[in-house]
Amino acid sequence: MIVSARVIPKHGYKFYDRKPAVIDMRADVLDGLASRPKRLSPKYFYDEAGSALFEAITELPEYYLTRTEIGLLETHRDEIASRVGEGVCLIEYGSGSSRKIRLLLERLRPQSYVPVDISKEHLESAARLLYKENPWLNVYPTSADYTTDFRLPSATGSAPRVAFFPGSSIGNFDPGDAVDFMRRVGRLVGPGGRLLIGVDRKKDRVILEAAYDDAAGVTAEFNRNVLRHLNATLDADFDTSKFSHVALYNETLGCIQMFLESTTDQSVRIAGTSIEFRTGERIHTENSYKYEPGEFTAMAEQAGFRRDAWWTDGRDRFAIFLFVAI
Ligand code: AVJ
Repeated sequence: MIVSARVIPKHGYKFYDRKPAVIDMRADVLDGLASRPKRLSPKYFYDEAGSALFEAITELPEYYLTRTEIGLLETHRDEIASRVGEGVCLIEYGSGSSRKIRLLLERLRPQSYVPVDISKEHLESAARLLYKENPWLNVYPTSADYTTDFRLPSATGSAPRVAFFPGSSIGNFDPGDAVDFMRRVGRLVGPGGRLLIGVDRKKDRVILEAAYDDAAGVTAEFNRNVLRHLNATLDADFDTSKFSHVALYNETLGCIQMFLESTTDQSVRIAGTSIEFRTGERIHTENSYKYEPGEFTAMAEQAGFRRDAWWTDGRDRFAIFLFVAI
């Protein structure tokens, strides 16, 4: 009797460069600063200093998100594993240092792990380290822009696919874009494929605003760092001491909004262009949407998923959902 028709190739470690389109940062930044209100994309937070500052944020007493999500993954990993099953292809969107996936690997025993990130160097070193620690696992780092369609490594074969999108990073998308993104994930994992996703919940504004405006001022430095990034990359001359950090919960939209507010009338040169600021004028730097479980489930259903299970913490702060693509 022929027992298995499933092809499971074995490559150990292999890097896949899906050549993410290089964005024209100069045009994008000038366009954002020419808009009213002025805006900058949160993706510019993450230069080397910005990534280190974000790591520091995750350790702050006020920033409950990371530690709450890690607690949920630890508490429920057996149930997650039994629902997902062994031998899957696990795809992590925006993998960073692959810290959270380490909590699941031993229980999940996936066939392959595909960390997807736009940056090549950091992705490569983080994935190599993870492979060294888990030599039984096929590790296929894939450099791609996950907000566009990209091809999975062919070496993943026909293993069932599970997408992992932790950290409430989905909150950076506007709700409509979040649905579009999940529809794209659904196409990638295919019918019966899964999405395991972490989402920050709506809650008291005092807790939310403290999480994005901590007493030690780390988030303020993280926010201001975007200006340092522009100074270094686009030959700009922002004086970061003349912008203050503002983080407000917009209850109507259900999102934390971060701004950099000019403390004086000033003119800034950037990539050969002058940009004027009035006292009190703000640059909008980030939206971080918060969702109640019913609300987020409805969005996932709109994107073609059904909810298999979900978990939350004792203080109803954060949720992890397991969806199945229809
Ligand atoms: C990485 C988008 C999930 O919105 O909480 C943390 C980024 N900004 N503090 C978030 C962030 C300010 C973070 N995400």
